[in-house]
Amino acid sequence: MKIIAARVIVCSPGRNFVTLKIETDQGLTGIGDATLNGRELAVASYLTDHVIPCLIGRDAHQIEDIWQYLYKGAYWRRGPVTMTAIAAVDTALWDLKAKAANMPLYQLLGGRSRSRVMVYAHANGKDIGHTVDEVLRQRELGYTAIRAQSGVPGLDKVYGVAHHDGKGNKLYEPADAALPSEHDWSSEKYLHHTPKLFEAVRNAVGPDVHLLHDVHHRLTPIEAARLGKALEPFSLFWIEDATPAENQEAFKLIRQHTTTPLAVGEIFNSIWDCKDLIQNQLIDYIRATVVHSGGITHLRRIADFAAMYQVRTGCHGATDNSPVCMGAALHFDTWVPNFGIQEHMPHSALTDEVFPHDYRFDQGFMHCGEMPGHGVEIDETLAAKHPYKPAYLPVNRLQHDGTLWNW
Ligand code: CS2
Ligand code: MG
Repeated sequence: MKIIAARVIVCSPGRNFVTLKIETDQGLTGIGDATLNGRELAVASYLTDHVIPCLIGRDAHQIEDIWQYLYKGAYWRRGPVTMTAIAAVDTALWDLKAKAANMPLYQLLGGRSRSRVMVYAHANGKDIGHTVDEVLRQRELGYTAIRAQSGVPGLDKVYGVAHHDGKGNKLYEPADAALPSEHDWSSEKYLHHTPKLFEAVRNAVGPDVHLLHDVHHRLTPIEAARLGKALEPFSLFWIEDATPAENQEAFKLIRQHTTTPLAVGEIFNSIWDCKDLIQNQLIDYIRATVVHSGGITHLRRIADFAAMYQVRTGCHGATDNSPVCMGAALHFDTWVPNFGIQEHMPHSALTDEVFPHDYRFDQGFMHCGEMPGHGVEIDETLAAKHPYKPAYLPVNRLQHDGTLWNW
């Protein structure tokens, strides 16, 4: 099955998505997500200018060799732009191989390991009362695992507290901001507030709902340790990205002080980013996902390594990963033996129309479909009606003196 053409489709049905489509001489096509939020065009250029010319004429079945060629052959290894581009090729090739085999992707990976995929919802509000209401609303929708975030008194805007654009889109940042917006941050105010949030949420939902929280890299290691300890009475499923992880050893300090489970990895792009965290058992869940961690081929390698240390998966599933990533992730989740949980933020109706798919949500769980491949396609005519719009993630500064902080 020879690759005869490949192209990049950039569209913005509410937010920007980059998609790679590969065509073969057998008439089959495969697609992969290549979306890197805020740096979309860098990946589009990497693919169009540097990767696609090397793909033409290759055997689409040689997924591993093509992965190694793009990883080792580039000389410049790793990094989010490179690994997102490799992920897009890899996902499209797995889609093609599964279509050629006339099988859903999870069958090629090794078959079904579970009947359905547990997902967690987002609940956020401007204060504790609103967040509690939102948690209860998500539980009504059937979710058994819910991430809770709330506004912090004294801070204007807080990460994870969405606004609505009136068109059915829940936005965590202005989707069409010409330049990054700036938020204020105070770790002191946040640390004072967050235990009260979880006391209220746990009292409202009782013991049976899994509760999660995303710190979004805001704390220092010792502050993160303090938070983990303060949240222990409320039995969280995890706290995520408690501190930045470039220095993987930083998690030792957190681990020494708390039994609250730790999740990390949505911004990781290779197994090397999580090697020390996993082999020293400093985390419980690895958040790497298909689009930003080198595709199915590399994510599977990370998951197998993690399994040796009883670390389970918890794939990133925010709406800036396109439905193509979601579809591929759900096949991965259906197979992976050490599955933990999958994040689920529903895409807007328009995004779902641009990316028709056969995965579905039912009572707090997701099901991948049985169509050959990963089950997601792109409607290119509709996509063309929604062209790219420059957009940035916000930046964050300390409230008391304007020092640039972590976002
Ligand atoms: C978040 C994301 O879903 C999450 O856990 O951290 O919303 C993240 O901020 C965005 O995906 C950034 O691109
Ligand atoms: Mg996160």
